[in-house]
Amino acid sequence: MATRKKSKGKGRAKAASRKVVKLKSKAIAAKKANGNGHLPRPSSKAWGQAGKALTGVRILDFTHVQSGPTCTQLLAWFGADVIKVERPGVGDITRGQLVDVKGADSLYFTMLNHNKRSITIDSKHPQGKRVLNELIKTCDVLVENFAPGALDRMGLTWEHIHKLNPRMVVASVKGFGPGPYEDCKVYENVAQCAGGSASTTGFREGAPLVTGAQIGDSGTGLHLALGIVCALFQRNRTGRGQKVLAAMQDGVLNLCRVKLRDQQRLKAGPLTEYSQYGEGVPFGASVPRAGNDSGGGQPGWILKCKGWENDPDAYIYFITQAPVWGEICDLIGEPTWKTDPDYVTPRARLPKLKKIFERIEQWTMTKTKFEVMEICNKVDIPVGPILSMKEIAEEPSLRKTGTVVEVDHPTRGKYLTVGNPIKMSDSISEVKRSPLLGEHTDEILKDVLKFSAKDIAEIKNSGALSAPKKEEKAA
Ligand code: CAO
Repeated sequence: MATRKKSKGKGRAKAASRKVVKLKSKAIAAKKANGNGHLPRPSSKAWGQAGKALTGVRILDFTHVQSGPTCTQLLAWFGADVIKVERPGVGDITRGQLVDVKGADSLYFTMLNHNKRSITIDSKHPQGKRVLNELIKTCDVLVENFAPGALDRMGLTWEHIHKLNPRMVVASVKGFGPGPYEDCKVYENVAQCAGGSASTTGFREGAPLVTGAQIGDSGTGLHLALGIVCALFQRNRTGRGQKVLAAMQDGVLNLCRVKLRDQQRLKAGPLTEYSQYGEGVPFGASVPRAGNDSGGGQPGWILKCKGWENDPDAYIYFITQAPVWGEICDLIGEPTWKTDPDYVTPRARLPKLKKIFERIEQWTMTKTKFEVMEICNKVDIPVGPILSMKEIAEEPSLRKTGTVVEVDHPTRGKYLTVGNPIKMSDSISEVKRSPLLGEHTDEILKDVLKFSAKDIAEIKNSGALSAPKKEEKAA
């Protein structure tokens, strides 16, 4: 008996090892066919018909104002199901800020919250917590940009979330990273100042300047979106979520990288590409404001064009790129500068940049910015017309690419917005209007969280999803 058992065991072992060899060679064959054994076969569906990049990802969106909503709007455009949690009765504070149409959500809100669903929950109410816990269990990512400590005060600590759903990525925008300012509340311009942008923007003789581009808010939202996508990618390997932090100061500094480069170059002598060098103005201990100097090695400046007396945007950015110096001289009627030793090399031109740009401006002032654009681009001279927001809104090519989109909204009517600036050939973004406050509360409770009708009635009757009545508020 014992011998027979042994030989039976041997036979089974042999069969098992044959199976392993077969499976291994199958895996190798698949790897060869796909280039990577983990990937499915390339889809044969038409481009744009194979779902979206983030189809299947569900986001618990606790964001408000601008930085966080920018991030979750991008994720929604890439196909994530974004469920925006808002305070009952009030919602995201921007719904009521800078209102232009009475009774309608502001453009501030609508332009930052496309393609999302809205549910109202009082996160401090016991029944509200119950709903939030269910959302945590069913979502892949929680995104928030509350003031430091606010999420913890709601009871939604990392430990609590991670215990409920170890796969969840918890992503936050804060004003500052750990350090002396970590508890501070921060808005756009605070971040621009603390991140090095303001001290390096503006004119030497003037005060620091903030920029119109929302590098603190929207810039940090973009950084956070990248962090989230990377965390989801890593989760495919590890099976677990992680915390993702994008501090606004860090985001702005990342965008001001070239200025920290210049700070270190100061040790080696004056920054010759700054026009103050040509003007003989000494450099101080830190990077100065550079006016309209170009940030790279090719000098540039903003010059007046025809009509500048009445049109505040009749200007062009003109770059005197070295390889096209000859073409520039010909255009402006200074052919001798092509061979004159005082002008012929970029180095020789540095002390005379002011004079050179004044001469080029005499020429640009005889043309509209669009004429300068056309003439210069024909001979490869890089120039940029100063486009007003009116011109951008009316530009047909931006409408065609979906970068500027007209959207219809039930309470405000048609308005323009900026669509997804990132274009992908197999994940096509459609811009859908922002949700009304609490518009999707019922469908989320029922279809996403699968609460029974009885539970939904209990939660609703508790007041956790609605604004307190006036008398209650007063009390
Ligand atoms: N139910 C109940 N309470 C809610 C809630 C909900 N659904 N949503 C928010 N709240 C509560 C918070 O819990 C918090 O309460 P406590 O302070 O009592 O804990 C309160 O609302 C206010 O939140 P907040 O402090 O984040 O909001 P604020 O308007 O005072 O500050 C801001 C706004 C932007 C300065 C701050 O959130 C912040 O510094 N965020 C991080 C940096 C950031 O993203 N800045 C960019 C803003 S865009 O320019």
